[in-house]
Amino acid sequence: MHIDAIHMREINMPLAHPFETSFGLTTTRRILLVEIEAEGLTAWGECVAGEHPYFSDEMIDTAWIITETELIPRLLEAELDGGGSVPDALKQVRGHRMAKAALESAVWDLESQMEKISLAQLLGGTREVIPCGVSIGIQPTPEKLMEKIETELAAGYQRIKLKCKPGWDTKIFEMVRKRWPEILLSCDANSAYRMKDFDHIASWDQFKLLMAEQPLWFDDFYFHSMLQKRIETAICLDESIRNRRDALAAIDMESCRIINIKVGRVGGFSEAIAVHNVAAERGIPVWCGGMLETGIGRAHNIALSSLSNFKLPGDVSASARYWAQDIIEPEVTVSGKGEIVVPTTIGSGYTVLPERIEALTVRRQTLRAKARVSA
Ligand code: OSB
Ligand code: MG
Repeated sequence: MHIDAIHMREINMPLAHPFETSFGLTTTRRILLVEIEAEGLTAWGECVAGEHPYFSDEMIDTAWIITETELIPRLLEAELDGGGSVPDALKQVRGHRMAKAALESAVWDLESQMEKISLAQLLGGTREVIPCGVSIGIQPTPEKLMEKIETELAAGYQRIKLKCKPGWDTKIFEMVRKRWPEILLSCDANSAYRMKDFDHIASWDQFKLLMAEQPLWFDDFYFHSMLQKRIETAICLDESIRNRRDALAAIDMESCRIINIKVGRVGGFSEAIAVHNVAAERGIPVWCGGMLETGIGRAHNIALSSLSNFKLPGDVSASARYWAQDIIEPEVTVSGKGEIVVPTTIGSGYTVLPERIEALTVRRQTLRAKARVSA
């Protein structure tokens, strides 16, 4: 495939509800989108890097400069034969996985359009529907949290994940378990705890959580392995799994019993599939995480979640939980059983709305391929 041009944009989109984690509060998203023009087709990708380098060391402004000055020039020169060939084209650049993933996602999307199959099929997906959970941020009051949980359960979501941090943990879990003793419940600390907290974390075993996500340092396996030996609750790693080798190391060290896969965090669909496969070979279930994506990234998460080892409900939920109006059509919706139907139509199965994106754009850049001499 020959790429003619790649357009970069930054869009600004206010969240329908502020989202608070142990690392900070997000009210408006600044999002880098890429749009690839090739073979008479158009394909979009979304970069999940945040407004600040608080989740990982990437942020939108680093992703922007790396995409513009390092990644796109390489893609425009490369001989690509699909999404699977993107990592090799970008391999000279170390790190910057979220920036790379946005471009790779767009190339896979393009490839599925060229092949006239669904993106889910191209990725090797087999599920017709995916099970959905929600991630609920830290709330101003416990009462507000209880209301939110009630709403999400009534909507049909299969699993509730509570963001937690010291001071918003044990008491909250107790309240929630008292009211809902049987629901699938998990927590996500985003690295808010340390070794002095091991006994405190062990006390959560009484709440029968499905998992505790990334309790310790964002870049750690070793101390998570020590913690996992001391608690019954399964640890799930998010931040510290950057690639297939990390997944292998974490599984072998018993640092976790569950893995959260985010396409951006691992650098693209190729690596996401590799993590999925190595976890499947070792009997470790995975689920698809979320990064407050617009419909573009969300549609790509749905396609990935159709792979067979995505056995647990993910954080991929309805557009309306995040946005007054999404930038795709139809918006992502979740059934009363807490499932999203995986599209079987060509490409991602969702239509991107360019006019809506235009109205949200605050920065743009276009890079074009040099004129090619036809053979
Ligand atoms: O750790 O999973 C996380 C959002 C931003 C950054 C990190 C995380 C999250 C979420 C929200 O939990 C998931 C979503 O609903 O998109
Ligand atoms: Mg997480």
